[in-house]
Amino acid sequence: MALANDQRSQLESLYAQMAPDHLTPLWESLAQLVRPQPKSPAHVHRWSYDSARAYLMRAGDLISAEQAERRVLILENPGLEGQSAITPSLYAGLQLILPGEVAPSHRHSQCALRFVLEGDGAFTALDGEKAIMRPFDLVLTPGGQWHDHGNPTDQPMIWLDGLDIPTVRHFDASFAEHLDEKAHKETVPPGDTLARYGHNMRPMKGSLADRRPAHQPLFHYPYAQWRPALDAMAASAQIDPHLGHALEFLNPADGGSVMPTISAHVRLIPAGFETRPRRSTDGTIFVVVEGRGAALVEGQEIALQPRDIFVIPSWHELRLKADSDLVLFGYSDKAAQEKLYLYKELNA
Ligand code: GTQ
Repeated sequence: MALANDQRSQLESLYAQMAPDHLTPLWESLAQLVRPQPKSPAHVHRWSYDSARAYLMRAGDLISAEQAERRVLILENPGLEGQSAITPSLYAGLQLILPGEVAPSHRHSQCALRFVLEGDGAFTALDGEKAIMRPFDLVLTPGGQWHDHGNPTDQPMIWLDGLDIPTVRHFDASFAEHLDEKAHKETVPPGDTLARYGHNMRPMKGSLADRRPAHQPLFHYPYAQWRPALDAMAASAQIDPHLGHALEFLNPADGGSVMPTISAHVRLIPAGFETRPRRSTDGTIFVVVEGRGAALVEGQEIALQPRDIFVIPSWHELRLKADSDLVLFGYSDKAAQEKLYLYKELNA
């Protein structure tokens, strides 16, 4: 703003006088507050699974899952230090459950997803129903539903936690409580919900068998289902130049996103393919499920290998290059942005 010296000094004196009364001048910050396009404080970043895992295993020697309540290393975006956030709206963490351990039952306003990275056979129990977790399964623990985790196997179990913690914090709407017992009593056998709601069918509405919350019945999306679906699509469909072959996980109740604040998808980029530049307002967290390649972000190249986790903040131009068939899992706040009519994307 071009101001005469005299005007500037009188304004500065006004600001100084009103500051104790908690008043500030909009015209000094308007351009930063109402931007012509997003300028994320978050950085592009990749966490190598092997090095994060080594720290997590050391934590495993020092504190039990029960002591910690959740033994998790937060993946904190270097541009959002101290905020326990991987994007301004979302959280990511790596959770470890060692053989025989239990992470006690609690429930909270926050929605969570779990994406299994290592181990086979631990469980997340939702309202007392176990989802047996296998590599690269997606398991949801939606807001308000009791959940505990346990590992009856003889191997460590590690998964990525994706939560809307920063979103709920933004709205000042967090409630949480603990169950009196460590684990919720088993209510139905494992797989019951998947059988009832996971095959493009559902129990007749209002019938005795229709026991899950109406807005959020399904909570387990096994790798054994999504991976063959992605392969079949790649074999038969024309590839999308900007996304590769991509499938979004759906909530069968309404055909929308898996949870109200979080969308999740998987994609396959065939060996040798490079996607066209694309940007979107939903900063996205990706996990490399298989394959090797690179993410090219605004001129920066990030090498990708299995189990690496990387984040692409809002409105950063992304291209993906596959050296071998590259399979990615991704989650973002697109679900919330669409409800607020904020979501935008731009394909080049
Ligand atoms: O497993 O319930 O990474 O409540 C952070 C908060 C995991 C969980 C996290 C949580 C959980």
